[in-house]
Amino acid sequence: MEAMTKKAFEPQFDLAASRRRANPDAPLLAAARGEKPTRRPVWMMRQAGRSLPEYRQVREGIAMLDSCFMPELLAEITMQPVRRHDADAAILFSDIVVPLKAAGVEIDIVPGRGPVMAEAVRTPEQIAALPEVHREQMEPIAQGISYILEELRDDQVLIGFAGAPFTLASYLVEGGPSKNHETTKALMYSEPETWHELMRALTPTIIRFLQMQLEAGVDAIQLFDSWAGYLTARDYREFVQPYSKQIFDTVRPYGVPMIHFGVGTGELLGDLAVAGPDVLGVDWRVPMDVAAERVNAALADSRLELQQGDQTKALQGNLDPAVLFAGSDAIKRHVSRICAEADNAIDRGLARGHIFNLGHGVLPSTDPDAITRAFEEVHNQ
Ligand code: 1CP
Repeated sequence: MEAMTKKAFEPQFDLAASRRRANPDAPLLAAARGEKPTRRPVWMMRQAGRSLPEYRQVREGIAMLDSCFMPELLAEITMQPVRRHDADAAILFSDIVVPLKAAGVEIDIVPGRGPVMAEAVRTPEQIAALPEVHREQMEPIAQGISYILEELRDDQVLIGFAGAPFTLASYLVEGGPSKNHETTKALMYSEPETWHELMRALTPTIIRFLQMQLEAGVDAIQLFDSWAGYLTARDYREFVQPYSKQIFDTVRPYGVPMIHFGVGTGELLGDLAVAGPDVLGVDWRVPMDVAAERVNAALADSRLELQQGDQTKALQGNLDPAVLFAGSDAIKRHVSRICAEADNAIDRGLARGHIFNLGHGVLPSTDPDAITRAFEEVHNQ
């Protein structure tokens, strides 16, 4: 059984390449590679979802996690913001807990709250009992991806994603969303071996979720370590970074851009970069040129990265989602400022390219017209 499972999950790089569309002129891919894009690429985290009336309409009466396993529906929701805002990228409509749900873990997404576990996972016995996901359990998602790829223009890319081990573990250990992540940190500090066991248990499932998406043809991936900013750099390096690095190292041979993002990670930007992504997401608290300086300083210090011969990253970000509530003039001003800061970093050789995004996700009560204006403003830069 174990051998069969392993075989089923041998990476299929050729299959992934054959499924991927030829889109050499896609602005997002050019920016990630350090080439000059035909226009500045822009997409927004949480661009699909509650800000859109068309989303609320199609989701009516369907539970969040059910919708993530309905191929036509997940494709429709993924495409809605791309059509409405002329986005340069679609982000797969799914959730970081979907691979756990697919594997049979009892978990639900409670409206207005987020992912909630039937039972928190805290002991070595509970960790040992966590199932690894199998490819067949994710088949509806692969099917949905094929529908999205049929509809996207060649210059628009599909970004697949997964939650990083720390952020995913936080939901398991806390049993649901948490303000301070104290139970998670307590486990880390009081039972480090149990913590590392949990990381080792989650990493393969995260890799398989990404492999499924890559082998269904996604053009890029983003690893969300949304809550990593709650950690000190020292804790991040000891308890988290090796597992995120393992994920990037495993996915790198697929040859697609890999993006890494976390909220409030100003103090961790260098360490997130050293974990191995091609593109670093910057939250709204740190100016893009300052972020670039931090990333470069860390890469220069890292022997590992020197061996890879890849000194600069592209940057993604970083409009404060609250600016979308402040009217057209403010949107214009902040978009211009961020593009100038990113261009400054590129001109100084500290960044490879710029993908415009928010500094965290679209807030549910955002006016969709304000979002469209922000997309237009970026494309005017
Ligand atoms: O019923 C609903 O509409 C529920 C709201 C919702 C949506 C639309 C949740 C519950 N998840 C999603 C989709 C989702 N989740 C996407 C695809 C949509 C898009 O980006 O356009 C993505 C990329 C995610 C990833 C995700 N889920 C993250 C990482 C991104 C981030 O925001 O930092 C995290 C932390 C989650 C957990 C989660 N799922 C849902 C909520 C409300 C939360 C956060 C809960 C908390 O505060 O801890």
